[in-house]
Amino acid sequence: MVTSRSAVLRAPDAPYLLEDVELDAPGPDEALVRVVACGICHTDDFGRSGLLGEHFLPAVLGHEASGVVEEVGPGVTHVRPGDHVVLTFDACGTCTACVSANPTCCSEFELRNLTGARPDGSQAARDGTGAPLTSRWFGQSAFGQYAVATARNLVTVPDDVPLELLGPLGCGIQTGAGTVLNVLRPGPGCSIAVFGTGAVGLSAVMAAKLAGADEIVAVDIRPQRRELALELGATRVVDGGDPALAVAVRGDGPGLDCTFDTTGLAAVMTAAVEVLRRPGTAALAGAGLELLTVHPAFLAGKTVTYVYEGGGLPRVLIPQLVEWWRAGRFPFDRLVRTYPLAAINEAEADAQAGRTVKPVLLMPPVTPPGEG
Ligand code: CXF
Ligand code: ZN
Repeated sequence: MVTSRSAVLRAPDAPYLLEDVELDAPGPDEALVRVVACGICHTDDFGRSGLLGEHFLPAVLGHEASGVVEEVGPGVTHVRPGDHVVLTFDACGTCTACVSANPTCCSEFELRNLTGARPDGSQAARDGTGAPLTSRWFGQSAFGQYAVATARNLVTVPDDVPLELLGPLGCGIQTGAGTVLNVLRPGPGCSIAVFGTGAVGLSAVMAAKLAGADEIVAVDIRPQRRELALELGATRVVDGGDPALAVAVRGDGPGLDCTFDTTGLAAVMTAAVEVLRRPGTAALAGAGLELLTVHPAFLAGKTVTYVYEGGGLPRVLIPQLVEWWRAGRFPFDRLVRTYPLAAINEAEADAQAGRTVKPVLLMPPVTPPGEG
């Protein structure tokens, strides 16, 4: 058992509070990770929505962690104490999709990532009164000094890159870059439009540039984000508030080969399908409750797919993104602003207001054993 200073969310409209929580020793297929840093993803806001059920709170959220393996549970062989790791989403490892190297299509994806519990319903942490906390969000719950994570989630990264930066590679950045590199694959001669330039959309823009796409259109209502998209590789930008959005994105051309919606907004998703040339593919990855409602003929010659977490293999993509970052070809650090864990509420507000693209929380240092 270990005590962790962690941020606990107790009610939908409450601020996060720092508390000392008690974490279990890692069980079979789990690892205890000393969290160095954890990004805030918009999906963490779902914890406030009430959509996750009346028993979801109180919860430790956070699912973009980086850290150092402290201890491994029975049966864990691919990581060991001391390894530097990025924590990504959870997958069962045994369903048809998982054994086909397709874990983002895991048959237990929602059960393992969105319920906040282990698949058997158990939790990994308790608060100071002994009451259980939702503590397995995306198989990690990492807004704190320690997390009990599914060992399969851990992607080993080199020791000589700053761990403080790497957590968002486990979700938002992987979702943007992976959807482009694994699913849409816009090479030379291809055009792509990216709707929404948050961390997911801007990662998609950087990946489209890496993939060699000829035309990269970035769409956002915020002028500063459009400016940043141009700096990161967009060849053209469009104001997402344009009342004739599809016309503005399509311009004089024949339509786009592929599009990527990160907003989850009905009108924007519709535009992302409308601007495609035929054949063409629209990938959607926005979170939210809005519906995409189209007449079937509107889809003639078009493929529309919703992609979880970039649709690839984290153990392949994340180390590749680290190497591209090192080579100056994937400057995702430009999206990141760090905050101490104690400033989590300010970090959340900055992200919601669009002042920060990707907040990353730095965890308080732990007291070495014997010094507490
Ligand atoms: C989420 C996006 C919304 C649906 C569930 C998965 N991914 C990461 O935050
Ligand atoms: Zn996320």
